[in-house]
Amino acid sequence: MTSIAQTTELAPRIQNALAACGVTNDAYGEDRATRSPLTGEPLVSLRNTTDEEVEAAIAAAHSAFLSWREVPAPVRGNVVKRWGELLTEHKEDLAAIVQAEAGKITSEALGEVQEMIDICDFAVGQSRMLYGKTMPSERPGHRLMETWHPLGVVGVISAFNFPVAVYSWNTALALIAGDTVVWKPSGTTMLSALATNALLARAVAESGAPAEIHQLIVTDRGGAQRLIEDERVALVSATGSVRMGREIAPKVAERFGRTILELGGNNGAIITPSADLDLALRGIVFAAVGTAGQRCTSMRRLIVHESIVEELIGKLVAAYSSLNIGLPLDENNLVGPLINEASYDAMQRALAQAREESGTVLTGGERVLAETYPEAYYVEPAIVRMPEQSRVVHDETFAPILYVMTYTDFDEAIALHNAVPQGLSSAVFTQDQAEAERFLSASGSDCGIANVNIGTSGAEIGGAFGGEKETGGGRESGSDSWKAYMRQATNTVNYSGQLPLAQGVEFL
Ligand code: UN1
Repeated sequence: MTSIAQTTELAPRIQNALAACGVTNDAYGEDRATRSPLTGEPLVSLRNTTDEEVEAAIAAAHSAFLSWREVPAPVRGNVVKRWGELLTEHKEDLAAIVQAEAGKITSEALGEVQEMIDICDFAVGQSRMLYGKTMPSERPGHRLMETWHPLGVVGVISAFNFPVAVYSWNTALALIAGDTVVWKPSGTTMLSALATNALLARAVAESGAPAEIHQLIVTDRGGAQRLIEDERVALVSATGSVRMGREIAPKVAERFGRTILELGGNNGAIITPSADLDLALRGIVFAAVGTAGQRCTSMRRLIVHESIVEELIGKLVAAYSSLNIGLPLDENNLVGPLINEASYDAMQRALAQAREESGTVLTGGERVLAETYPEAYYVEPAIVRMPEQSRVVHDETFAPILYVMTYTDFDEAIALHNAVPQGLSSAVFTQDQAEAERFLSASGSDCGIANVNIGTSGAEIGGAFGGEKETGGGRESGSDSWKAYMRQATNTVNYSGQLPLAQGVEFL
């Protein structure tokens, strides 16, 4: 039987949404075909940015920086304020594009745009709070203080799974900090990028800021390479694989540029005997299955006390069997497709390796809807019971696989939790305060995000986002992440009329 691809006629709807966001016809061309992971159907084809245009974009961003840095920070905030308003106005349009390109269910696609609106609010407030400290000088008649200045051009390299939110974390802060931005989005989510960029262009124009403060380049690896190598790019903020980070970090460091790296996550949760299992169940399922396991923060490892493992597995398997998998446009479906065939293959390889290492697949792992959508990759989320010592649980596989292991003693659980090379997000489910505190303490979770009675994903923008070890060490979004987009100067002012030297040094 030959199956015929069912189309959802996404292309015309997405073209309308792109036009509503202000994407103009010059973006289109024959260089790059885009496809939706929902059905495999083609969307819109695009024109690539040429090498000369990439060079011009970096040069324009650099020269715009020289004037943008002089604009008072609260005035710079006006651009971001307007961007947030336009994102609010076009929330549905942009979410529809994100959904068509990244495969998210409607609620998560809308949530991604909400995350952009939230960081705009945050950054507008921050534009009036670029605080520096004043310290007491050890010398009479002296003032010692610090000031924070704009840094330069920020190169943002973003991933398909949060095609626009992570860019906006970087860009909202970079712009209020007085930096300019050149964006190289994932090749698979260029339409979301074009729409986001068009809304920002409108915000920039309406606020009277220079148009060149933000640039979008539609390229493959070559464009990213230019950002990494160009000395005018003061900071490279990159989200993606550990392999990518290993290429970027030494190259940027070689020229003493700065990086913010947000690389792999292999996020685990410890479930203790006192945990509220129904609450834990909901937290686990959202974190493990949401975005079809394709968040950096997706839950991939469960470390469960041996006394409750059978009960929890029973509940999890039942919950998984009630999940609807299919076209995310249908609001009854909670699990959309993997981004592409390569992701599906990686998932199958990981499951085969898990079986080889004495793992037992308790549920899921199979491809579904292949006849209906031969070019789209829908899978049943998998739960795999693994022995405590195994190789495969150390890898991040960007797919919905949840490995379940057990522990007897809480210290052993923490050791097992920290035994992987990545360090992004983590969680403990417990009603025991001492266990919660130990998990959050210096010898507890070694991740950048450590939660209690909440899953590993779905962080709010107000906190700093990022992680340790192979995750790369960068911090984006809230708290004092803004400092990474600025340079710090220490100023000593002498109004004493004398020239006393510090540390009591006598000279001349
Ligand atoms: C990512 O997967 O790169 O915490 C970002 C979360 C989202 C952001 C994820 N707020 O899951």
